[in-house]
Amino acid sequence: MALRTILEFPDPRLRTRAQPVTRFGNEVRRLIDDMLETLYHAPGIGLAATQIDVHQRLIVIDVSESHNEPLVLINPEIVAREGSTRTEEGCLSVPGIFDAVSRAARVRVRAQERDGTVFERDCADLLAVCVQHEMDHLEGRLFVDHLSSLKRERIRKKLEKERKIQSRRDVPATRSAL
Ligand code: GNR
Ligand code: NI
Repeated sequence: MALRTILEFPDPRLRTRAQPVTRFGNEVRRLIDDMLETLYHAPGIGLAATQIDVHQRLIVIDVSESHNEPLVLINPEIVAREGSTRTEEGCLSVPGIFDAVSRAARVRVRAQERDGTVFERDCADLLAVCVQHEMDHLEGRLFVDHLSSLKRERIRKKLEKERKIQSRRDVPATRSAL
């Protein structure tokens, strides 16, 4: 197993639309294991392959408190949605930013398991929000796209500034002229 690097907004690779998974062999299993390790290490409640620069329709989620109920969704589709809810969301690709987003309150998702078996599952509460958040990633969408363009620009500037400070820390003082 291996930890993968999580891409951060505004990285243009996060805008890639993922392609369907067609082969259910060792390669996709290894990818799932790496994604779960990366998810638990972060820690987060969900991770889409897009976030680790793999543009395949694959999501891992675990909203359990004990982090022992992994849910793997391959080629997921929402087949029914109901109600609406507004939840404070965050994203591993938009670190330190939280804001409210409106989503369907309940969704029925059809997906494949790691062996390719098709299943359906009814999701509510945080799980429903997370499924929709992760499926957005597979379309190249981020939760900040649900906010105003003013807020999104502020967030982009804040993260770019933080990253500049971080990279200055990574080089010797003489080179960064500090
Ligand atoms: O860890 C995460 N928490 C979270 C909280 C509210 C709504 C959505 C999420 S998903 C996020 C992990 C992540 O970025 N997944 O793509
Ligand atoms: Ni996210």
